[in-house]
Amino acid sequence: MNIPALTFVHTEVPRVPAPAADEFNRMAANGSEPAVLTGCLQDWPLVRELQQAGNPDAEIAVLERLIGHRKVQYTTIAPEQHGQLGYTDDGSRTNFAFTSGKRVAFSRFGDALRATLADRRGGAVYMQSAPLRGFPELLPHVPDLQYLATAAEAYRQLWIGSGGHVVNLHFDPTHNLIAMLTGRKRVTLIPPDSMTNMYPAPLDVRLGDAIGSQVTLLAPDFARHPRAADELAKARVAILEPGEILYIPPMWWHHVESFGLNVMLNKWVLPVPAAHFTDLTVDLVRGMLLFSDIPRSLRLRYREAYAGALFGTAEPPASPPAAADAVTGRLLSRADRQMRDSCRVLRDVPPALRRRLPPLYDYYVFQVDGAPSLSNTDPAGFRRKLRLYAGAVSAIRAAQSIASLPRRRTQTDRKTCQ
Ligand SMILES: O=C(O)CCC(=O)C(=O)O
Repeated sequence: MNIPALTFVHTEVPRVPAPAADEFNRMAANGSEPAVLTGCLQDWPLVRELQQAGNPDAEIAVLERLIGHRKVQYTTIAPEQHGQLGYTDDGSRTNFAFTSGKRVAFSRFGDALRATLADRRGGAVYMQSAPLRGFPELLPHVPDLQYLATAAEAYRQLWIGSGGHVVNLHFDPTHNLIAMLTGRKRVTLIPPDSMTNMYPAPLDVRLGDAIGSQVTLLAPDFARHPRAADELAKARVAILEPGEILYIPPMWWHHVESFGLNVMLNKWVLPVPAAHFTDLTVDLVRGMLLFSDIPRSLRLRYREAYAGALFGTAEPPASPPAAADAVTGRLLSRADRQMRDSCRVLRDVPPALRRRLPPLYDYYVFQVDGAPSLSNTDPAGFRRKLRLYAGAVSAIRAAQSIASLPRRRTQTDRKTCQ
């Protein structure tokens, strides 16, 4: 099947022979860029079995033989949707759904795959992000990757589609290793340099679990999203072939198109322990709630303070912002407290990840380009929901082991974080 040419300027994601696990782990920890790793899956029994099958019908039969009895859910994408899983123009709605039907035996999904592949109208069926632990029979056929194998928080998922689906731009907080077992996917990646220029969709309308972009990569509307043009010019593209792995570092935007029957296994790995990740999430949500009450000029002073004290991207300001009146004074003392909390939570974040956080804080916490958009007409209700969310996540965090979050203090911490 021919893959249509892209109309935008891009560079290719480099292909490198699969490095040894410790070399890869070092690269990932140091903030490595995306790469296609070649020559690492040829020993996987499932890759060989699919290759030997030789055609889509026989490949589906291989899967049915192994997991035909397991229950799965999948989504059906109608032909008039042209495979697109993304947002409406104003970002207020998404047509993305992990599943659109009941749980059925995998063999029924196999029938749906065959029927869709035979149907020339161009619809698609897609089983997305199904946890691998739900398919114990597959485990001996897909050995765990040694990459990032020591991470406590790793999640392996199976993705099987008829081809023709397009998942619009979104980002995940995790390292992502995408192993292509059969079929091809084109993945377009945009660096996480700027949130604002990518027009994140309303916070309460996610693409699955992820924050998506309102920019439609394959048909961008630069009149509506002018700042996206500069970001899209940084695009890197990989056409993943069977037997290859694409490494996507945390927070890189990605857009996925599939061509023909595709079977993919991915591994998401949190860049920090889960308890610490919870703290980071709460910090972001609390910061967003608090700083949205603070006048923009003062918010921007705190942005400088965070840049100096937390992100290491500027000198700390000589003095904290001063309050002109009692109301502002109360707000600022809450802001000081929030900054101390952020300091505590951020200081153990590995430097490679910490470097990627300023755009996130700029957009959600300091709101340099205005409040993050919400789809609903009830911002107060949404704030209530966020408060509840932060409270619930904090409660979960309290139940997690404090020991899993080391609280070492370094000389720099003492200077910058009181
Ligand atoms: O392959 C796909 O359809 C989407 C995969 C994806 O977005 C991911 O692995 O984060």
